[in-house]
Amino acid sequence: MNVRTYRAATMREALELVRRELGSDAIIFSTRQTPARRQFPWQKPRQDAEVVAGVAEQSAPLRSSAGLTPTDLLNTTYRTGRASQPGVESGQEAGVPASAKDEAVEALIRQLSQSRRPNLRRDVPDELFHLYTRLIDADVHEQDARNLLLELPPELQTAPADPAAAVNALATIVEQNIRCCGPIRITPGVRTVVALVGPTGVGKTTTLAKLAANFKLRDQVKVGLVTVDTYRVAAVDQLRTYAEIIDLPMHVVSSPREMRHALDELREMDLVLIDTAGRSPRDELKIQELQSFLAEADVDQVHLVLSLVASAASLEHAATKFRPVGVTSLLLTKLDEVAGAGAILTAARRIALPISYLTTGQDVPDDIEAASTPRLARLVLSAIESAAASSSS
Ligand SMILES: Nc1nc2c(ncn2[C@@H]2O[C@H](COP(=O)(O)OP(=O)(O)O)[C@@H](O)[C@H]2O)c(=O)[nH]1
Ligand SMILES: [Mg+2]
Repeated sequence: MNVRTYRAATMREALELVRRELGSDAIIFSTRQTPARRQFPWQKPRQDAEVVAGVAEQSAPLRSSAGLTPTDLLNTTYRTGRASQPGVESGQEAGVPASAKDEAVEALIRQLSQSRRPNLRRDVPDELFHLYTRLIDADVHEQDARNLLLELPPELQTAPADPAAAVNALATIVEQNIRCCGPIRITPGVRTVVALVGPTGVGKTTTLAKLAANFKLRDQVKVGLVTVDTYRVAAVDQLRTYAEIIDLPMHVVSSPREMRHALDELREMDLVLIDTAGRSPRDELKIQELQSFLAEADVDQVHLVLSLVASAASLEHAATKFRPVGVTSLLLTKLDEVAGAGAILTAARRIALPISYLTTGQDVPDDIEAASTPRLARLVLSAIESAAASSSS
């Protein structure tokens, strides 16, 4: 087994290296994408992509396995190469012992790698490889890219696939994956109470200000604001500033009882927006605390605010964490900061909530739009298309 680590700026480039070097028999052991630091403030942070891949040698000589378990071997495999040079690394010799060439062990590795790790050939048909790399380039998570292609009708997964048909089928799947509930609907005279929850720094306060400004200034809705601040510190200044500019009543509450009182004061409003704050990830409100605040406010909607910049794993983690407070929709922020809108697809697939809004920059009140399936699907599909353009140029 020839095992090497391939590194490149993007996952697509790393996978292309693998394919060029190892062909379609390549077995992918692992893929890793790490956001590298940006060198200068005006640069987009580059992704560092790493693929550990190998291909079975046809005529490996028989030798004893020297008592290595397949897990040992896989561990060794994962350890190969951590150098900073882009491109192919000192692969097969770095860390994989000679005994790894034992045929029986090789078969085991192959078996294990197929059950635990995706096999490029088995998982992504050759005919769809270009589509796979485009999805990844558009910022769709590698796993989702693979799964999406496997959801294509079987006749499009085998040669000779009609590329246009595959793209069309993919567009349909993308649309099916992106569920939206659209904007907050206001019924004049009936108060709607909406809370934004989510990890610190995702853009809750900024988004709340955008919503408040648009509803008040554009739609002449009577809007009131509440901010939860259990620390009684200056963390509320940010929202207070917006409240003053937009000229909105704002209440700061630090206990569930005060929440009830604030909501009483705001009973004449058509829309009450509740911001939930922490000064840092360390002093985020406890989920139980948050629950009791929201219960006192008798909220109609709870939007889980998550940043598209976050990894798929941390999106899922946040969704699991906040689910107990009764989240009703997903609000995605910072589209302007991701390389490709494919990140929307990853979030939509992994979080079982309809999307309410999408934010696209720091400007209050402009950088927000109500989410709709056709619009979001178009964003994702054009990111995939432009990935195609850049890969063919
Ligand atoms: N690029 C970008 N930045 C945003 C967006 N929304 C919010 N931010 C920024 O993210 C940072 C944290 O926002 P804030 O509203 O304080 O987050 P909170 O802790 O969730 O309330 C601020 O610098 C915002 O300007 C967005 O859509 N795009
Ligand atoms: Mg905030």
